[in-house]
Amino acid sequence: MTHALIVIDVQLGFCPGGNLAVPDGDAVVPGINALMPDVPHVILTQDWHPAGHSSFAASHEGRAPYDVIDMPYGPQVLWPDHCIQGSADAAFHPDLDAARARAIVRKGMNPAIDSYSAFFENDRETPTGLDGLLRSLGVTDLTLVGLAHDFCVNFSAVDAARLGYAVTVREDLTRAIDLDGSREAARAGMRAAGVTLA
Ligand code: VGL
Ligand code: ZN
Repeated sequence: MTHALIVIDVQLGFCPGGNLAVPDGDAVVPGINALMPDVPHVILTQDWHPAGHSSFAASHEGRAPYDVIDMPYGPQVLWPDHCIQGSADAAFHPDLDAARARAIVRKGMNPAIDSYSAFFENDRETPTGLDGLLRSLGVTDLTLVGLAHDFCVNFSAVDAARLGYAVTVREDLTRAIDLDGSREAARAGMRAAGVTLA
């Protein structure tokens, strides 16, 4: 068994003061840093959108943030502009021990498709490359932490379980956006996929 810690989107944009702030999002940073020395491989993900990304409400006339629209790959929540490539909003939280990471996986770069999961874009089939990286490192067990619990952590955990990893989400080291009960829905979906919620 070889273990990796996947740190999802601990970026300023998802912390208080950011463009898509998750309540209390920055509270996860010290606990995540404390976990890093215990695992052989630390991977960070970074939401990394081009300006004008199709997941931004501002890219759709007459739409407001948190509206849901139909995209060719399914329903898509529209977000405020966030985590634009190279902006301060897209930077990792300055206290996150990013120097420990073996790799940084960027996602949401295709202007036409959002990407919540660390493994696949929201079409659920275009890979980010993370599965190949983990397999070549012999990784079998994953611990997932970070932001946001009900979107990127949730989609990453379900995909990881589907890919055959043993997956634990440390819920104390995540925080949720919680749109219309999305936190409880995410918990049920993760449990059904065989993810351990700890
Ligand atoms: C996320 C919404 C849009 C996340 C990213 O990291 O959970 N949520 N982009
Ligand atoms: Zn995003």
